Amino acid sequence: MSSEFASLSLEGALADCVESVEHTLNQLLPAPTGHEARVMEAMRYAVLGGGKRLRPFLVLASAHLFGVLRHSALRVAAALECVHVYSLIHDDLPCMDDDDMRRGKPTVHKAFDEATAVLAGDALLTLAFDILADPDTHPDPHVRCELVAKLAHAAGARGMVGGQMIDLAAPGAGYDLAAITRLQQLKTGALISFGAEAGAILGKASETCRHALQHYAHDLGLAFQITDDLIDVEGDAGLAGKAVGKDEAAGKATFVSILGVERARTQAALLADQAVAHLDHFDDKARLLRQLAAHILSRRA
Ligand code: GRG
Repeated sequence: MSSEFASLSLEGALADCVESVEHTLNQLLPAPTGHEARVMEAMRYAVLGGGKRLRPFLVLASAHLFGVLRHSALRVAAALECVHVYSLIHDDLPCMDDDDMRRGKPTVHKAFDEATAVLAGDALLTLAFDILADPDTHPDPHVRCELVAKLAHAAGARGMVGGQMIDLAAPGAGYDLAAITRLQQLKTGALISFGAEAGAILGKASETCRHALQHYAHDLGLAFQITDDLIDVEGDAGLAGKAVGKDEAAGKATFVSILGVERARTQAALLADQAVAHLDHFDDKARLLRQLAAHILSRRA
């Protein structure tokens, strides 16, 4: 990774990530041509020009720990963002969360149509694996296979899709804290964990380093989700770029509905501290990952 990335403040590094990932995605997304152009337009509409790029940032920051080439890290970051955006497009569909706004603009099925939104999501999911399997991502086929397998697992029925399935049954299901924690670990935690581990895979890091990053991501993911629940209760739709208050309206149990606002906030702070403690194994190269934990607690969008 570039030494400039290491010397940036967290805000600078996040902005650098937004810009570099946007550039990489713009190059990797197919150009809209031919009779199929509409699906490519929808993919570009959904992916480009928005989002915090938190998952890509985790890839860049974890890759920095092991001196991974920036080009490789950016391609993996872009692949992970493609999977994330696919999940947002499908989550927003009328058959799921039925949302009109995402990242401050109309959702894909509103701007295009439902069939195009389904296809754009499908194409982004498959594009992610196309990117990871390409030798341009990493010269070692074992590394590429591991990236493909790990992302497939994180996105699939024992990962994000499984979490979404559990979530769809949530209204009236009476989930307790343990059930909500598992739901969120699958639904949002699995991709966050992949992001944190991707740098270790690219850098062929030791098991000890991988475990430290897995534990960091576990606690960071839960702190992120609790903060998301707090934004849903207390947030501003304009700032969040999406509807808020939806969980309560749907009668869904969340960390906030179970713990209450104050305990949820305390729990998120404890988790963020715990996440940072898992990085003790690393030197100052982990500074941005440490700072990210605190940043996640203060987010408003
Ligand atoms: C449809 C298979 C499938 C899965 C959907 C990710 C997801 C699962 C649903 C998104 C719904 C949601 C609001 C979840 C809460 C946490 C979350 C993932 C928020 C969106 O991620 P951010 O805040 O969004 O990182 P940006 O736009 O910044 O990338």
